[in-house]
Amino acid sequence: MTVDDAVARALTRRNAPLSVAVGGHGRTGRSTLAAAIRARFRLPTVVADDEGPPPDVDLTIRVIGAQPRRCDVAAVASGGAMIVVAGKADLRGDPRALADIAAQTLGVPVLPVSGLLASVTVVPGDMALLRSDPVDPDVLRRFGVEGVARARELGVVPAEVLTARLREVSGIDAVAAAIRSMSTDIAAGRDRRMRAELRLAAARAVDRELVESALAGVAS
Ligand SMILES: Nc1nc2c(ncn2[C@@H]2O[C@H](COP(=O)(O)OP(=O)(O)O)[C@@H](O)[C@H]2O)c(=O)[nH]1
Ligand SMILES: [Mg+2]
Repeated sequence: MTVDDAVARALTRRNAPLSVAVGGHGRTGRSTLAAAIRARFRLPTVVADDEGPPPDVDLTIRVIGAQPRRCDVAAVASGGAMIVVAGKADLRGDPRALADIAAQTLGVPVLPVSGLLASVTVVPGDMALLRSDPVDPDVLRRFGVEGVARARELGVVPAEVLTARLREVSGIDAVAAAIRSMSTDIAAGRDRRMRAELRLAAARAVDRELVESALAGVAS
């Protein structure tokens, strides 16, 4: 790798969009939340589990179920930039209370979020389907019982208005706020890494000049 390549690579890593992994126990709703984060925040997002090495990302969002498990306690204790989310909030009677209890167990804030409501994109044809009785099973799967109820209480509105309302109800915007509050630290970490990489590249360049002049001396 040339010095130019090293510099280019350091700059690319420094300026890349924030990368996110959604981790947690299986079936907690990781894929659905990852889809919501991609769709709503336009951030590159991968799904991870506890098997295998931790993914090389800036930030992990840990999804827990109704109660934290031992693996969640271990994940939080393992350090690294992390936001903890109590998933499937639309299925809980009192998602805020459950999240608060989980926060006490884990010793970190826990945000109740419905990945389902955050990720759903309403199309105009949905408005009639949401009001039909009985609701089509496919519509029920996409919106959940809570989403259907919210749609009905809102009445006939443009599809974007319902999408926005479901996003608001989902709790996902608290995740955006948490990501923003961590992004200063993440940017500082990237700057530190870029400076270290550039110093390394410079050191290698000096070495190469020494090697080249030494070689030139031998050749003459
Ligand atoms: N009601 C509801 N269901 C969800 C939510 N998130 C995921 N699910 C459902 O839970 C199941 C597992 O979801 P998935 O995102 O694949 O979980 P993963 O195994 O952790 O990736 C699927 O049937 C999803 O539709 C949510 O926020 N609310
Ligand atoms: Mg999945």
